[in-house]
Amino acid sequence: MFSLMDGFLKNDPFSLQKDILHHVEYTVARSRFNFDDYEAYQALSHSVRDRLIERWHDTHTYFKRTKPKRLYFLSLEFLMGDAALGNGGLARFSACQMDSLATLDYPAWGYGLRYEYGLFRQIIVDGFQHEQPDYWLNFGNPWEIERIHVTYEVKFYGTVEDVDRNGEKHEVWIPGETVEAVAYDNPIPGYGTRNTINLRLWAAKPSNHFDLEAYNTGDYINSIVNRQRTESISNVLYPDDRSHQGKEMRLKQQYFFVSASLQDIIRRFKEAHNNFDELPEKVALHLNDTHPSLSIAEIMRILVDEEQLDWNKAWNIVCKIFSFTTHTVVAEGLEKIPTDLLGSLLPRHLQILYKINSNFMEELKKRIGLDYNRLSRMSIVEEGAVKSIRMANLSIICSHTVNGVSKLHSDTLKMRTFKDFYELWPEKFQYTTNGVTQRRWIVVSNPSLCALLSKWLGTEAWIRNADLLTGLRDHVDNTGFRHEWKMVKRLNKMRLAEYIETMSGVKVSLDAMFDVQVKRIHEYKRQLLNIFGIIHRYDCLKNMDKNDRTKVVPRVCIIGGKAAPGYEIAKKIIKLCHAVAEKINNDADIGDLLKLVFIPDYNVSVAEMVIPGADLSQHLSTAGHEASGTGSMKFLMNGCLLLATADGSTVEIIEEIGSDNLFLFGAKVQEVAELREKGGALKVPLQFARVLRMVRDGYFGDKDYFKSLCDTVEVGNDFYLLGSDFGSYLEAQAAADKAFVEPEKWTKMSILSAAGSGRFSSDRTIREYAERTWKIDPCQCPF
Ligand code: 26M
Repeated sequence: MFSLMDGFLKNDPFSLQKDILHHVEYTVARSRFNFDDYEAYQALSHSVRDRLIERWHDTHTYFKRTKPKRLYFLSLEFLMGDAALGNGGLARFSACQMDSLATLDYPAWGYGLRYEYGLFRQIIVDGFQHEQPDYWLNFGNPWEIERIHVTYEVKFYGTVEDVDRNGEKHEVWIPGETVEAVAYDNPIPGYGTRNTINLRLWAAKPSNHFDLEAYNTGDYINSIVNRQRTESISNVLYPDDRSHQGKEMRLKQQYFFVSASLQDIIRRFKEAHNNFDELPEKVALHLNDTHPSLSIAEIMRILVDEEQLDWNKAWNIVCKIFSFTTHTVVAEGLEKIPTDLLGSLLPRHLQILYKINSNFMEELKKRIGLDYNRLSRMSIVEEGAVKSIRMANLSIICSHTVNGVSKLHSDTLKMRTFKDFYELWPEKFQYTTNGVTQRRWIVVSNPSLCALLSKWLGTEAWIRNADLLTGLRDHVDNTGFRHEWKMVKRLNKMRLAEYIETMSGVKVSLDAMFDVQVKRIHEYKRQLLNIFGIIHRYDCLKNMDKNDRTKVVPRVCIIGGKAAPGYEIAKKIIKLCHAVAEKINNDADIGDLLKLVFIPDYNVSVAEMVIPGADLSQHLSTAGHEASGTGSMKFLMNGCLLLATADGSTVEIIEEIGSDNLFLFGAKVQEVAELREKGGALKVPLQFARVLRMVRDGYFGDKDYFKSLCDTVEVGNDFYLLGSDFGSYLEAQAAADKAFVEPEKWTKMSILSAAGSGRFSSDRTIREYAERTWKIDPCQCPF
């Protein structure tokens, strides 16, 4: 092929053009004189992919040669964009972290699962959410490299038997089913560096060793049918981002992922070492939530059963390599696996977990004495109606570091969720506030802002160093700059308005305030508070003097997000949103003063369109419930003002931009606890009762259907405190209206929001993790 002779594929337009034509002819197999747009895209992506592969190889050759300590980032979910292999915050955060790891030249690998069905597509029929399968591999995926020779056997079921090893009794697992894991590599290029790291995703394939018995007994057809069952392991992503239901297939996925990844990691380590003493100096394993925490039992099994290390020696090594980040707040959200299920699928692992636990309990008794309540709270094994394994306790016990995702979250972990563990090991507990990558959330999604930033900062260096965004503060009083800033926002609002019109047929005014709440639908995120606020606004408009209406700030309220398929109340919130929208948008009397649109199928691509076009964004979680929140950071970077509670990372955002530059409302964490104790005696404003009555009385139709939804916020039952926060919410909304009618003031707030967003770059997050938790150094490939 053309330029291979001189080392690298070239990046000039002419070489690229030549390559594209080459791929049209030999990869897509079309004539270079006759191909369509999709085929052109395929040829282009193959040309880019060729260049990525070169960089990927150079990077990994260099890592292999210099042998730095490597980070292995283990996550069941990555929300990359086109590939929706994840649910929400946790998954998109993983993707941002991969981008930062590559850009900052860290020797890191990501491991995940190659689900054939990503997160479901949401379609709305008559206001109701329906789920459709996302079979994303239909047209092939040009960005992955199938490694048919990188395969591992993963085993399930079977029994544990005693074997004699040099006169000593040892337990060994005799598995009953074998599945093959095949690697698919996804190159992750860094920005402004040739370093290109790897995201290795595993797919399940039937093993050729499979069901030999059946072949011999002549049950050929059935054995083929059984083979297909094994392929289903990596078929589908579970669409729930909170509840853990103890499903066997989910457990199989987790172990399949863990086993394949660890075999790969250990094989790579053994290529350069002949014992395991150096493992902690060369390998950092990161548990992205508890989902991959079976790794702990699996690595003990490998070291003790297969590599024949002494238990204590193995345990000492293992305790030095794991770090753990938890993405949930409440104890009920923590993952548990019924021992029945675990014992049948992975009998040897259950034994190992029991042994880890009994050792830990012995240690603990020495430290804290016979405080049985505390011992049972801290045990890995939960004795209850359903005996189960507490994956968070396991992860904490075995990790050298336990990370929260914001300062507030970490305080909650220390004071509540994991208090017992904090008192035992205060030094393990850290926090590393989340971040998002400005490469995707400004450079890719908001090119006009990107150009403006580079122009006024006089450099593009902010793309690799987001701290430089503070330089915008120097220009905030420059009217020319503010004018350009407003123009950029208007352009992005135009783009969003067109999208809204094609999606929902609603025409919106560009002079209105674009007010956005996009995220997964959850009771704790309080989309219902937003909808009640909109109903209140509508009610006020209807009862207003015609003259007064001229003073009202027009609003376009935009809501988007998916509800987990089995989450009834969340689905009712979506329906209510549509019912209210129907009423308001068809009320000619209201016109442009108020519109409500639900954007269907909220995903990364939709976010890239919606976030740059937002004037105001809402983050309404009851204080103490959102571990961090990362959506707010993307809006902040795009100069969108926040209306938010003092929850998760918002507390730190306030430190950075100042409380004058956002609209804060609602009970603080300490107050939430007090208010909940009051229960039925809570003060709820009349406006709230009135709005609730309107919904109950069928003002928006479907009276019976909305009853159970209304019940969740009735006095005495209002766990998320919508009623008691409503007054302060309306005040914050009024303050936003007031600021919006002063465009210069609003624009200054917008600039100062973006200027303070540098700390919320995932580059800062990754640097903190690398230095404090993983102890890894940058390793830049010099060629
Ligand atoms: C578990 C078992 C079975 C099926 C699904 C799950 C599961 C998947 C994702 C459970 C939780 C999942 O994600 C939780 C999550 O997204 N948490 C969010 O993490 C963000 C990144 O740290 C934070 O910013 C959010 O506040 C937090 O809600």
